[in-house]
Amino acid sequence: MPDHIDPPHATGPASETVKAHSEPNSLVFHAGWFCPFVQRVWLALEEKGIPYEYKEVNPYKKEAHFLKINPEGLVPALEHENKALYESLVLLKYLDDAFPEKQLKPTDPHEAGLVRLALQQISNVVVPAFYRYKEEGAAFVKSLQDLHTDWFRSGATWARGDTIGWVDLALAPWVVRFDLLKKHRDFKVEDVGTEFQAWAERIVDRPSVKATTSLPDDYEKVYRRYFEDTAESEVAKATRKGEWLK
Ligand SMILES: N[C@@H](CCC(=O)N[C@@H](CS)C(=O)NCC(=O)O)C(=O)O
Repeated sequence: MPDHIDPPHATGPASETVKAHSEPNSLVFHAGWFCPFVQRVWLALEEKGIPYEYKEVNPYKKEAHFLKINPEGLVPALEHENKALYESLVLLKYLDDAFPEKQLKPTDPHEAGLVRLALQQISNVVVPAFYRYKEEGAAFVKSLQDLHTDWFRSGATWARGDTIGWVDLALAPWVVRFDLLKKHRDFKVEDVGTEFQAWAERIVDRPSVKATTSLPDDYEKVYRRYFEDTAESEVAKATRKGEWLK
């Protein structure tokens, strides 16, 4: 496992957002700028306009103070009024519960259930397929097509309607990283379908997504060992199992 991230901090627009959230706050966001699971929570914080303090953590170092916050040693994690919580989807729910203004989750119970089903599909099918792109590129494209068919409302601006919600935010970080698959593999978002492509273009243009995205070259630096790999290094094997650059 790598114990350093290069660059160690967010760059580009995301670095401005980090700077704007450097003051101490009762809500501390323990984050890694490169991490898509972190970006999910970052998006919710920005969309909801919640004040927070951003703290960069290198989760691969497993430092003792961070293990007290998340015993798994993974980012993202939140500390709110000295109580800690982790896991990106748990944190999305927590933020809506603790800061009920501008809910990202639906109020209708049936719709809320459907959103949870869509999130399960993202976690169990789409995200694992992203990390296995090299072995089964077609499976990733199909996972997005299925997600779109099963859970995106036809003709709507956002996945579930006219307001942005959890389904959009849970998937957006991987859309930000599509360019890596495009450049280093043969991924084309248009293969998923024109409606999905239009949504993907809208989501990367969303101010919260822009504000939490670093410079493309820097994602490339972090993911380089994965994309350059042709040999069966331990890092490459771990990465393909999704253990490294999750
Ligand atoms: N299921 C977790 C995944 C978080 C995760 O895997 N984070 C990665 C960085 S992107 C991490 O902290 N990795 C450190 C490690 O694997 O030791 C979530 O949804 O929050």
